Amino acid sequence: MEQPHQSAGPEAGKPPLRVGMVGYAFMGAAHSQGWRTAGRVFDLPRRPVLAVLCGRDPFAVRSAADRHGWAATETDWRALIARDDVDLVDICTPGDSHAEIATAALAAGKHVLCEKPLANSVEEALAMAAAAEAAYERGQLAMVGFNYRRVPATALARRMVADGRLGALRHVRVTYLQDWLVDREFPLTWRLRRELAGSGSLGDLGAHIVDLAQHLSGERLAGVSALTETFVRRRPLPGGPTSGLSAASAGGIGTVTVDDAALFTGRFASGALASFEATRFATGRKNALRLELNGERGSLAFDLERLNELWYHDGTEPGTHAGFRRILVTEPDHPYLDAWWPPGHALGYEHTFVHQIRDLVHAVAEGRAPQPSFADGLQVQRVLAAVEESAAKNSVYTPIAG
Ligand code: SOE
Repeated sequence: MEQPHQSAGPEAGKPPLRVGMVGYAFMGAAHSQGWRTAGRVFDLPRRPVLAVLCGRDPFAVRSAADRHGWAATETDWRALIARDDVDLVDICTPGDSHAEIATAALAAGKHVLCEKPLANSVEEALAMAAAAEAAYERGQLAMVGFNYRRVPATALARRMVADGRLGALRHVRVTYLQDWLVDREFPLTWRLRRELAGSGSLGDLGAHIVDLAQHLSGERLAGVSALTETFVRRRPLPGGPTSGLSAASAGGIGTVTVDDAALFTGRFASGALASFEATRFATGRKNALRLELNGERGSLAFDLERLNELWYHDGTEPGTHAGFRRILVTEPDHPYLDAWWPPGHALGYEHTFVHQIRDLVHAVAEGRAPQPSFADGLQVQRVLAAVEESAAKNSVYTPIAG
């Protein structure tokens, strides 16, 4: 176990927050970056310690621990949560194990951070939200990792909507476009198997944009009408390790059991209309999460592939010189930016994970329920379930339960 620092660095003298993380692939690497960096950039009330990394293969997990800076390793998540030198469990596994690990970790007295989507079904999410609520009474916190809330530009958008800059919202238009499945020979990795991932583009990308749309508007969806499609139903079986989103194939063919794309419209309680598109078949689009909000007094637009920019149209200005203008979100008074670089020195994808840890560590130290909570994750899960139900009934408008 790592001992507390004796140095005079920014983290000196702060009580440790000892983290155990389960999983170390793409999201594990991203979360590690957050845990490693947050306390060196932000003045946090507690010092994150990358205590234990857990994965099934002892050699692979040791090598990942060395690469990402974790002190010790475990090969069984039950052993990880039984350790008394772990305060918080970070779950970066495929969705099929989220519920079991999270509820056990909460029962063992740990705080929990869980990657999105919270679970693979509403039933699992319900159990997790109930466990989180009971744990909160005991002083434990649980948060779900919708990291795109923590892009400075989306955080600024939230602030501007809450300040009334857009007035009454009329439209929320969100798309999340990737293209890593366009190749028919791309292997059948876990993200394409319902029993592991829960759903396809819907849970992976749709969960992000549902959360973001509701977070930015400050409203919840009342119901949806949806279409889903699986364009390529048979794919080669994978072989060897995956890296990021790519994988090698091993021979043999299997069946894709999730959606490749999901399109849906929705209605907010206020009457505002929303449209969503989540796909891994948008040829040429790599990670294009785009959104536009139109309100009575103005509009905002954002594109994750240009994430330091937020576009704002002030509809109260005279038409002669009104128009969308670019806000370069790198000023020290923009969200999260007081601790980073001088204006114009841009941030990227990985910083969203650093900001997520910053906010979580503050919440833990202050005993404040972190956002987004497991209850928020459950509500997103209900929307995903309604999308699947509507798509199965040829787009019949389906109210969101709960
Ligand atoms: C893959 O589609 C993926 O890595 C998602 O799983 C992440 O949540 C998203 O942030 C980027 O794309």
